[in-house]
Amino acid sequence: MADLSERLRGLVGKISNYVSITDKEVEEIVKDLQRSLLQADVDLDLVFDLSEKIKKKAKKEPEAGVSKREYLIKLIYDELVEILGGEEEEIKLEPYSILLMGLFGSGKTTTAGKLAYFYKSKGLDVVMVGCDFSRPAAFEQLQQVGEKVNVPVINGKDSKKAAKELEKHKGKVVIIDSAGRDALDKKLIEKIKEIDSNLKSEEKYLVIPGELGQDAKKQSEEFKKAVNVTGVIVTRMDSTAKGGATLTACKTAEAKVKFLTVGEKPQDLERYVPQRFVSRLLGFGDLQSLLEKFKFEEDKAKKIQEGELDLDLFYEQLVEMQKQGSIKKVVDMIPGFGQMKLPSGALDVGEEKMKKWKYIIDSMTHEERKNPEIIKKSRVERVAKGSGTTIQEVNELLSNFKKMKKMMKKMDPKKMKKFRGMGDLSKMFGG
Ligand SMILES: Nc1nc2c(ncn2[C@@H]2O[C@H](COP(=O)(O)OP(=O)(O)O)[C@@H](O)[C@H]2O)c(=O)[nH]1
Ligand SMILES: [Mg+2]
Repeated sequence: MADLSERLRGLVGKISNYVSITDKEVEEIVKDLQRSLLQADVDLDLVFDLSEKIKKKAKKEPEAGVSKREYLIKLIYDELVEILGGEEEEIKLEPYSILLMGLFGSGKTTTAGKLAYFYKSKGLDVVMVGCDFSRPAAFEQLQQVGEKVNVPVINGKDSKKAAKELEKHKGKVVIIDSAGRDALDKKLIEKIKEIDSNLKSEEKYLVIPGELGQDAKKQSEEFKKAVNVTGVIVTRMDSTAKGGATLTACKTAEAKVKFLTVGEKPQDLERYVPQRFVSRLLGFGDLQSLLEKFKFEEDKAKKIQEGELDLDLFYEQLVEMQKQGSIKKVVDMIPGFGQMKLPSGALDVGEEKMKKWKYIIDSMTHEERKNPEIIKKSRVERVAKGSGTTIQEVNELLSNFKKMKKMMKKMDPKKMKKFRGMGDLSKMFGG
Protein backbone atom coordinates (compact mmCIF):
# COMPACT_ATOMS: atom_id res chain seq x y z
CA MET A 1 0.00 0.00 0.00
CA ALA A 2 2.80 2.33 0.94
CA ASP A 3 4.29 1.94 -2.53
CA LEU A 4 1.12 2.86 -4.34
CA SER A 5 0.52 5.73 -2.01
CA GLU A 6 4.03 7.04 -2.52
CA ARG A 7 3.67 6.88 -6.29
CA LEU A 8 0.29 8.56 -6.28
CA ARG A 9 1.54 11.30 -4.02
CA GLY A 10 4.43 11.78 -6.40
CA LEU A 11 1.91 12.13 -9.16
CA VAL A 12 -0.06 14.78 -7.32
CA GLY A 13 3.19 16.62 -6.68
CA LYS A 14 4.04 16.47 -10.34
CA ILE A 15 0.68 17.90 -11.34
CA SER A 16 1.10 20.73 -8.86
CA ASN A 17 4.46 21.60 -10.34
CA TYR A 18 3.40 21.86 -13.95
CA VAL A 19 3.47 25.38 -15.29
CA SER A 20 0.51 24.69 -17.51
CA ILE A 21 -1.56 21.65 -18.23
CA THR A 22 -2.21 20.74 -21.83
CA ASP A 23 -3.08 17.42 -23.46
CA LYS A 24 0.57 16.53 -23.32
CA GLU A 25 0.78 16.81 -19.53
CA VAL A 26 -2.50 14.96 -19.12
CA GLU A 27 -1.13 12.16 -21.28
CA GLU A 28 1.99 12.00 -19.15
CA ILE A 29 0.07 11.94 -15.89
CA VAL A 30 -2.29 9.26 -17.11
CA LYS A 31 0.68 7.12 -18.15
CA ASP A 32 2.20 7.51 -14.69
CA LEU A 33 -1.10 6.65 -13.09
CA GLN A 34 -1.46 3.55 -15.25
CA ARG A 35 2.00 2.38 -14.31
CA SER A 36 1.35 2.89 -10.59
CA LEU A 37 -1.95 1.02 -10.66
CA LEU A 38 -0.64 -1.86 -12.75
CA GLN A 39 2.33 -2.25 -10.46
CA ALA A 40 -0.11 -2.48 -7.58
CA ASP A 41 -1.82 -5.36 -9.42
CA VAL A 42 -4.98 -3.52 -10.42
CA ASP A 43 -6.79 -5.20 -13.32
CA LEU A 44 -5.60 -4.10 -16.77
CA ASP A 45 -9.05 -3.43 -18.24
CA LEU A 46 -10.00 -1.40 -15.23
CA VAL A 47 -6.85 0.69 -15.51
CA PHE A 48 -7.48 1.23 -19.19
CA ASP A 49 -11.07 2.31 -18.60
CA LEU A 50 -10.03 4.70 -15.89
CA SER A 51 -7.35 6.25 -18.10
CA GLU A 52 -9.78 6.86 -20.93
CA LYS A 53 -12.28 8.47 -18.59
CA ILE A 54 -9.70 10.79 -17.13
CA LYS A 55 -8.35 11.78 -20.53
CA LYS A 56 -11.83 12.52 -21.81
CA LYS A 57 -12.92 14.50 -18.79
CA ALA A 58 -9.64 16.39 -18.66
CA LYS A 59 -10.57 18.01 -21.97
CA LYS A 60 -13.38 19.91 -20.30
CA GLU A 61 -12.63 23.29 -18.79
CA PRO A 62 -12.68 23.35 -15.00
CA GLU A 63 -15.29 25.15 -12.96
CA ALA A 64 -14.62 28.74 -12.21
CA GLY A 65 -12.28 29.42 -9.33
CA VAL A 66 -10.60 26.09 -9.87
CA SER A 67 -7.31 25.73 -11.69
CA LYS A 68 -6.70 23.10 -14.32
CA ARG A 69 -4.23 21.51 -11.92
CA GLU A 70 -6.78 21.21 -9.16
CA TYR A 71 -9.32 19.97 -11.64
CA LEU A 72 -7.03 17.18 -12.81
CA ILE A 73 -6.23 16.08 -9.27
CA LYS A 74 -9.91 16.05 -8.42
CA LEU A 75 -10.63 14.03 -11.57
CA ILE A 76 -8.10 11.42 -10.57
CA TYR A 77 -9.47 11.39 -7.06
CA ASP A 78 -13.04 10.89 -8.27
CA GLU A 79 -12.14 8.10 -10.64
CA LEU A 80 -10.06 6.30 -8.01
CA VAL A 81 -12.92 6.54 -5.54
CA GLU A 82 -15.18 5.06 -8.18
CA ILE A 83 -13.04 1.99 -8.91
CA LEU A 84 -12.40 1.50 -5.22
CA GLY A 85 -16.03 1.18 -4.35
CA GLY A 86 -17.77 4.51 -4.81
CA GLU A 87 -20.16 5.14 -1.95
CA GLU A 88 -19.51 4.17 1.64
CA GLU A 89 -21.50 1.16 2.85
CA GLU A 90 -23.91 1.46 5.77
CA ILE A 91 -23.18 -0.33 9.02
CA LYS A 92 -26.13 -0.87 11.31
CA LEU A 93 -25.51 -0.17 14.95
CA GLU A 94 -28.10 -2.43 16.57
CA PRO A 95 -28.23 -6.03 17.71
CA TYR A 96 -28.02 -8.44 14.80
CA SER A 97 -26.18 -11.52 13.81
CA ILE A 98 -23.07 -11.63 11.63
CA LEU A 99 -21.62 -14.74 10.04
CA LEU A 100 -17.97 -14.63 9.06
CA MET A 101 -16.95 -16.83 6.15
CA GLY A 102 -13.70 -17.35 4.34
CA LEU A 103 -10.86 -19.69 3.56
CA PHE A 104 -8.19 -20.83 5.99
CA GLY A 105 -6.02 -18.06 7.29
CA SER A 106 -8.04 -15.28 5.75
CA GLY A 107 -8.42 -13.66 9.14
CA LYS A 108 -11.89 -14.69 10.34
CA THR A 109 -11.10 -15.46 13.96
CA THR A 110 -9.04 -12.36 14.61
CA THR A 111 -11.61 -10.28 12.73
CA ALA A 112 -14.35 -11.69 14.98
CA GLY A 113 -12.49 -10.19 17.94
CA LYS A 114 -12.05 -6.87 16.16
CA LEU A 115 -15.72 -6.68 15.27
CA ALA A 116 -16.60 -7.51 18.86
CA TYR A 117 -14.39 -4.66 19.98
CA PHE A 118 -15.95 -2.34 17.39
CA TYR A 119 -19.56 -3.00 18.41
CA LYS A 120 -18.68 -2.85 22.09
CA SER A 121 -17.08 0.52 21.56
CA LYS A 122 -20.41 1.65 20.08
CA GLY A 123 -22.13 0.66 23.30
CA LEU A 124 -23.58 -2.67 22.12
CA ASP A 125 -23.30 -6.00 23.91
CA VAL A 126 -21.65 -8.75 21.94
CA VAL A 127 -21.50 -12.53 22.01
CA MET A 128 -19.42 -14.79 19.77
CA VAL A 129 -20.08 -18.29 18.52
CA GLY A 130 -17.20 -20.51 17.47
CA CYS A 131 -18.22 -22.93 14.73
CA ASP A 132 -14.78 -23.81 13.43
CA PHE A 133 -13.73 -27.26 14.52
CA SER A 134 -11.82 -28.12 11.39
CA ARG A 135 -8.52 -27.45 13.14
CA PRO A 136 -7.70 -28.66 16.63
CA ALA A 137 -7.10 -25.33 18.32
CA ALA A 138 -9.50 -23.17 16.29
CA PHE A 139 -12.10 -22.89 19.03
CA GLU A 140 -9.51 -22.18 21.72
CA GLN A 141 -8.16 -19.39 19.56
CA LEU A 142 -11.57 -17.75 19.48
CA GLN A 143 -11.92 -18.19 23.24
CA GLN A 144 -8.65 -16.36 23.72
CA VAL A 145 -9.81 -13.62 21.41
CA GLY A 146 -13.04 -13.42 23.41
CA GLU A 147 -11.13 -13.05 26.66
CA LYS A 148 -9.06 -10.24 25.21
CA VAL A 149 -12.09 -8.18 24.31
CA ASN A 150 -14.16 -9.39 27.24
CA VAL A 151 -16.92 -11.04 25.24
CA PRO A 152 -18.51 -14.46 25.98
CA VAL A 153 -17.86 -17.24 23.46
CA ILE A 154 -20.36 -20.01 22.79
CA ASN A 155 -19.27 -23.43 21.57
CA GLY A 156 -20.85 -23.90 18.16
CA LYS A 157 -19.71 -27.39 17.30
CA ASP A 158 -23.38 -28.32 17.19
CA SER A 159 -24.98 -25.21 15.75
CA LYS A 160 -28.49 -26.29 16.78
CA LYS A 161 -27.39 -26.44 20.41
CA ALA A 162 -25.59 -23.14 20.03
CA ALA A 163 -28.81 -21.57 18.77
CA LYS A 164 -30.52 -22.63 22.02
CA GLU A 165 -27.64 -21.24 24.05
CA LEU A 166 -27.92 -17.98 22.15
CA GLU A 167 -31.45 -17.45 23.44
CA LYS A 168 -29.84 -16.39 26.71
CA HIS A 169 -28.10 -13.56 24.86
CA LYS A 170 -31.02 -11.64 23.40
CA GLY A 171 -30.31 -8.03 22.47
CA LYS A 172 -26.67 -8.64 21.65
CA VAL A 173 -24.68 -8.46 18.47
CA VAL A 174 -23.86 -12.06 17.55
CA ILE A 175 -20.61 -12.79 15.73
CA ILE A 176 -20.25 -16.27 14.28
CA ASP A 177 -16.80 -17.58 13.36
CA SER A 178 -17.40 -20.28 10.79
CA ALA A 179 -15.25 -23.09 9.51
CA GLY A 180 -12.61 -22.45 6.93
CA ARG A 181 -11.03 -24.67 4.32
CA ASP A 182 -8.30 -24.40 1.76
CA ALA A 183 -10.80 -23.92 -1.01
CA LEU A 184 -14.47 -23.25 -1.37
CA ASP A 185 -15.62 -26.80 -2.02
CA LYS A 186 -18.93 -28.54 -1.60
CA LYS A 187 -18.17 -29.51 1.97
CA LEU A 188 -17.46 -25.97 3.06
CA ILE A 189 -20.56 -24.64 1.35
CA GLU A 190 -22.68 -27.28 3.09
CA LYS A 191 -21.11 -26.47 6.43
CA ILE A 192 -21.72 -22.75 6.02
CA LYS A 193 -25.32 -23.37 4.98
CA GLU A 194 -25.92 -25.62 7.95
CA ILE A 195 -24.49 -23.07 10.39
CA ASP A 196 -26.57 -20.36 8.80
CA SER A 197 -29.80 -22.27 8.82
CA ASN A 198 -29.43 -22.99 12.53
CA LEU A 199 -28.04 -19.68 13.68
CA LYS A 200 -29.82 -17.39 11.21
CA SER A 201 -27.41 -14.59 10.46
CA GLU A 202 -28.59 -11.31 8.98
CA GLU A 203 -25.20 -10.28 7.69
CA LYS A 204 -22.92 -12.71 5.91
CA TYR A 205 -19.46 -11.27 5.59
CA LEU A 206 -16.81 -12.79 3.43
CA VAL A 207 -13.37 -12.31 4.95
CA ILE A 208 -10.59 -12.04 2.39
CA PRO A 209 -6.92 -11.27 2.82
CA GLY A 210 -5.70 -8.02 1.36
CA GLU A 211 -2.87 -9.72 -0.48
CA LEU A 212 -5.28 -11.50 -2.83
CA GLY A 213 -5.15 -8.68 -5.36
CA GLN A 214 -7.05 -9.35 -8.59
CA ASP A 215 -7.88 -12.88 -7.40
CA ALA A 216 -10.30 -11.35 -4.92
CA LYS A 217 -12.73 -11.02 -7.80
CA LYS A 218 -12.90 -14.73 -8.46
CA GLN A 219 -13.10 -15.59 -4.79
CA SER A 220 -15.91 -13.20 -4.01
CA GLU A 221 -17.84 -14.29 -7.08
CA GLU A 222 -17.54 -17.92 -6.05
CA PHE A 223 -18.71 -17.24 -2.54
CA LYS A 224 -21.53 -15.08 -3.81
CA LYS A 225 -22.71 -17.88 -6.04
CA ALA A 226 -22.68 -20.36 -3.17
CA VAL A 227 -24.09 -18.26 -0.34
CA ASN A 228 -25.75 -14.93 0.01
CA VAL A 229 -22.78 -12.68 0.79
CA THR A 230 -23.92 -9.32 2.18
CA GLY A 231 -20.53 -7.76 2.68
CA VAL A 232 -16.78 -8.15 2.59
CA ILE A 233 -14.05 -7.55 5.13
CA VAL A 234 -10.55 -7.18 3.75
CA THR A 235 -7.81 -8.11 6.21
CA ARG A 236 -4.09 -7.46 6.55
CA MET A 237 -4.31 -4.16 4.74
CA ASP A 238 -1.31 -3.06 6.80
CA SER A 239 1.01 -5.66 5.36
CA THR A 240 0.36 -5.90 1.64
CA ALA A 241 1.13 -3.91 -1.48
CA LYS A 242 -1.95 -5.33 -3.18
CA GLY A 243 -4.65 -3.89 -0.94
CA GLY A 244 -5.77 -1.41 -3.57
CA ALA A 245 -6.07 -4.12 -6.19
CA THR A 246 -8.07 -6.30 -3.80
CA LEU A 247 -10.49 -3.47 -3.18
CA THR A 248 -10.94 -2.73 -6.88
CA ALA A 249 -11.50 -6.45 -7.53
CA CYS A 250 -14.23 -6.46 -4.89
CA LYS A 251 -15.90 -3.53 -6.59
CA THR A 252 -15.74 -5.31 -9.94
CA ALA A 253 -17.32 -8.38 -8.35
CA GLU A 254 -19.98 -6.10 -6.87
CA ALA A 255 -18.99 -7.23 -3.41
CA LYS A 256 -19.49 -4.52 -0.85
CA VAL A 257 -16.50 -3.91 1.35
CA LYS A 258 -17.64 -2.89 4.82
CA PHE A 259 -14.49 -3.07 6.93
CA LEU A 260 -10.72 -3.22 6.63
CA THR A 261 -8.37 -4.67 9.20
CA VAL A 262 -5.04 -2.99 9.57
CA GLY A 263 -3.13 -4.83 12.27
CA GLU A 264 -3.17 -7.52 14.92
CA LYS A 265 -4.78 -5.60 17.77
CA PRO A 266 -8.54 -5.67 18.50
CA GLN A 267 -8.80 -1.99 17.66
CA ASP A 268 -7.18 -2.46 14.24
CA LEU A 269 -10.43 -2.49 12.32
CA GLU A 270 -11.92 0.41 10.45
CA ARG A 271 -15.00 1.13 8.41
CA TYR A 272 -14.18 1.16 4.74
CA VAL A 273 -14.84 4.58 3.27
CA PRO A 274 -13.58 4.79 -0.33
CA GLN A 275 -13.26 8.58 -0.19
CA ARG A 276 -11.17 8.46 2.94
CA PHE A 277 -9.08 5.64 1.55
CA VAL A 278 -8.26 7.54 -1.62
CA SER A 279 -7.60 10.75 0.29
CA ARG A 280 -5.02 8.89 2.28
CA LEU A 281 -3.50 7.31 -0.79
CA LEU A 282 -3.08 10.68 -2.43
CA GLY A 283 -1.90 12.48 0.67
CA PHE A 284 -4.67 13.41 2.99
CA GLY A 285 -3.86 16.92 4.17
CA ASP A 286 -3.37 18.47 0.77
CA LEU A 287 -6.35 16.84 -0.72
CA GLN A 288 -8.65 17.79 2.10
CA SER A 289 -8.23 21.47 1.45
CA LEU A 290 -8.68 20.92 -2.26
CA LEU A 291 -11.90 19.00 -1.71
CA GLU A 292 -13.14 21.72 0.58
CA LYS A 293 -12.42 24.22 -2.13
CA PHE A 294 -14.46 22.22 -4.63
CA LYS A 295 -17.28 22.03 -2.17
CA PHE A 296 -17.02 25.75 -1.57
CA GLU A 297 -17.11 26.57 -5.29
CA GLU A 298 -20.05 24.24 -5.77
CA ASP A 299 -21.97 25.81 -2.92
CA LYS A 300 -21.22 29.25 -4.26
CA ALA A 301 -22.38 28.38 -7.76
CA LYS A 302 -25.53 26.90 -6.32
CA LYS A 303 -26.19 29.96 -4.22
CA ILE A 304 -25.83 32.21 -7.23
CA GLN A 305 -28.01 30.00 -9.34
CA GLU A 306 -30.73 30.07 -6.75
CA GLY A 307 -30.54 33.81 -6.51
CA GLU A 308 -29.19 33.60 -2.98
CA LEU A 309 -26.75 36.38 -3.45
CA ASP A 310 -25.58 38.00 -0.23
CA LEU A 311 -23.28 40.94 0.27
CA ASP A 312 -20.17 38.85 0.91
CA LEU A 313 -20.62 37.00 -2.32
CA PHE A 314 -21.55 40.22 -4.08
CA TYR A 315 -18.31 41.83 -3.02
CA GLU A 316 -16.28 38.81 -3.98
CA GLN A 317 -17.86 38.83 -7.43
CA LEU A 318 -17.19 42.53 -7.84
CA VAL A 319 -13.52 41.99 -7.12
CA GLU A 320 -13.45 39.30 -9.76
CA MET A 321 -15.20 41.57 -12.23
CA GLN A 322 -12.76 44.39 -11.69
CA LYS A 323 -10.06 41.99 -12.68
CA GLN A 324 -11.97 41.18 -15.85
CA GLY A 325 -12.62 44.80 -16.80
CA SER A 326 -15.99 46.42 -17.19
CA ILE A 327 -18.88 44.11 -16.78
CA LYS A 328 -20.56 45.62 -19.81
CA LYS A 329 -17.60 44.76 -21.97
CA VAL A 330 -17.53 41.24 -20.64
CA VAL A 331 -21.23 40.70 -21.04
CA ASP A 332 -21.04 41.87 -24.64
CA MET A 333 -18.59 39.16 -25.44
CA ILE A 334 -20.93 36.38 -24.49
CA PRO A 335 -23.28 35.20 -27.20
CA GLY A 336 -26.83 35.49 -25.97
CA PHE A 337 -26.02 37.91 -23.19
CA GLY A 338 -25.19 40.80 -25.47
CA GLN A 339 -28.85 41.73 -25.70
CA MET A 340 -29.13 42.08 -21.98
CA LYS A 341 -29.83 45.77 -21.57
CA LEU A 342 -27.30 46.83 -19.03
CA PRO A 343 -27.03 50.54 -18.45
CA SER A 344 -23.55 51.67 -19.31
CA GLY A 345 -21.37 51.81 -16.24
CA ALA A 346 -23.60 49.40 -14.39
CA LEU A 347 -21.59 47.63 -11.75
CA ASP A 348 -18.50 49.08 -13.28
CA VAL A 349 -17.00 50.19 -10.05
CA GLY A 350 -13.77 52.09 -9.68
CA GLU A 351 -11.01 51.23 -7.30
CA GLU A 352 -11.88 54.02 -4.86
CA LYS A 353 -15.47 52.92 -4.67
CA MET A 354 -14.51 49.32 -4.19
CA LYS A 355 -12.47 50.30 -1.16
CA LYS A 356 -15.37 52.22 0.30
CA TRP A 357 -17.75 49.37 -0.35
CA LYS A 358 -15.40 47.06 1.43
CA TYR A 359 -15.45 49.34 4.49
CA ILE A 360 -19.22 49.53 4.34
CA ILE A 361 -19.64 45.76 4.15
CA ASP A 362 -17.14 45.31 6.97
CA SER A 363 -19.25 47.58 9.17
CA MET A 364 -22.27 45.38 8.80
CA THR A 365 -23.28 42.57 11.08
CA HIS A 366 -23.26 39.04 9.81
CA GLU A 367 -27.04 39.11 9.74
CA GLU A 368 -27.03 42.26 7.60
CA ARG A 369 -24.57 40.86 5.11
CA LYS A 370 -26.62 37.71 4.69
CA ASN A 371 -29.96 39.57 4.44
CA PRO A 372 -29.26 43.07 3.18
CA GLU A 373 -33.04 43.62 2.90
CA ILE A 374 -33.15 44.33 6.63
CA ILE A 375 -30.86 47.34 6.26
CA LYS A 376 -33.31 50.19 6.61
CA LYS A 377 -32.79 53.85 7.56
CA SER A 378 -31.34 53.55 11.07
CA ARG A 379 -29.06 50.70 10.08
CA VAL A 380 -27.89 52.65 7.02
CA GLU A 381 -26.98 55.54 9.32
CA ARG A 382 -25.08 53.28 11.68
CA VAL A 383 -23.18 51.56 8.87
CA ALA A 384 -22.28 54.89 7.22
CA LYS A 385 -20.95 56.17 10.51
CA GLY A 386 -19.08 52.97 11.29
CA SER A 387 -17.42 52.83 7.90
CA GLY A 388 -16.63 56.51 7.58
CA THR A 389 -18.80 56.86 4.49
CA THR A 390 -22.02 58.69 3.72
CA ILE A 391 -25.64 57.57 3.73
CA GLN A 392 -25.72 58.05 -0.05
CA GLU A 393 -22.75 55.75 -0.48
CA VAL A 394 -24.31 53.01 1.62
CA ASN A 395 -27.54 53.35 -0.33
CA GLU A 396 -25.67 53.20 -3.60
CA LEU A 397 -24.04 49.94 -2.59
CA LEU A 398 -27.37 48.49 -1.55
CA SER A 399 -29.06 49.50 -4.78
CA ASN A 400 -26.25 47.96 -6.82
CA PHE A 401 -26.54 44.79 -4.82
CA LYS A 402 -30.26 44.66 -5.57
CA LYS A 403 -29.59 45.19 -9.25
CA MET A 404 -27.15 42.37 -9.39
CA LYS A 405 -29.44 40.05 -7.52
CA LYS A 406 -32.28 40.81 -9.87
CA MET A 407 -30.06 40.20 -12.85
CA MET A 408 -29.00 36.84 -11.50
CA LYS A 409 -32.56 35.77 -11.06
CA LYS A 410 -33.44 36.74 -14.60
CA MET A 411 -30.69 34.68 -16.13
CA ASP A 412 -31.67 31.42 -17.63
CA PRO A 413 -29.89 28.78 -15.58
CA LYS A 414 -29.53 26.58 -18.64
CA LYS A 415 -27.75 29.32 -20.49
CA MET A 416 -25.56 30.05 -17.52
CA LYS A 417 -24.69 26.42 -17.28
CA LYS A 418 -23.27 26.56 -20.75
CA PHE A 419 -20.66 28.88 -19.45
CA ARG A 420 -18.24 26.61 -17.71
CA GLY A 421 -20.77 24.55 -15.89
CA MET A 422 -21.94 27.07 -13.35
CA GLY A 423 -18.83 28.77 -12.20
CA ASP A 424 -18.77 32.03 -10.34
CA LEU A 425 -20.02 35.19 -11.90
CA SER A 426 -16.80 36.38 -13.37
CA LYS A 427 -16.57 33.17 -15.31
CA MET A 428 -20.18 33.29 -16.39
CA PHE A 429 -19.39 36.63 -17.83
CA GLY A 430 -16.72 35.07 -19.96
CA GLY A 431 -13.64 35.08 -17.75
N1 LIG B 1 -0.76 -7.79 10.17
C1 LIG B 1 -2.02 -8.27 10.21
N2 LIG B 1 -2.23 -9.56 10.45
C2 LIG B 1 -3.51 -10.02 10.49
C3 LIG B 1 -4.60 -9.15 10.27
N3 LIG B 1 -5.74 -9.87 10.34
C4 LIG B 1 -5.37 -11.15 10.59
N4 LIG B 1 -4.01 -11.25 10.68
C5 LIG B 1 -3.21 -12.46 10.90
O1 LIG B 1 -3.56 -13.42 9.93
C6 LIG B 1 -3.43 -14.75 10.45
C7 LIG B 1 -4.70 -15.54 10.21
O2 LIG B 1 -5.76 -15.00 10.95
P1 LIG B 1 -6.95 -15.87 11.54
O3 LIG B 1 -7.92 -14.95 12.16
O4 LIG B 1 -6.44 -16.96 12.42
O5 LIG B 1 -7.56 -16.48 10.21
P2 LIG B 1 -8.72 -17.56 10.04
O6 LIG B 1 -8.07 -18.85 9.72
O7 LIG B 1 -9.53 -17.08 8.89
O8 LIG B 1 -9.50 -17.60 11.29
C8 LIG B 1 -3.10 -14.56 11.91
O9 LIG B 1 -1.72 -14.73 12.11
C9 LIG B 1 -3.54 -13.13 12.22
O10 LIG B 1 -2.83 -12.57 13.28
C10 LIG B 1 -4.33 -7.76 10.00
O11 LIG B 1 -5.21 -6.92 9.79
N5 LIG B 1 -3.02 -7.37 9.98
MG1 LIG C 1 -9.99 -19.18 12.49
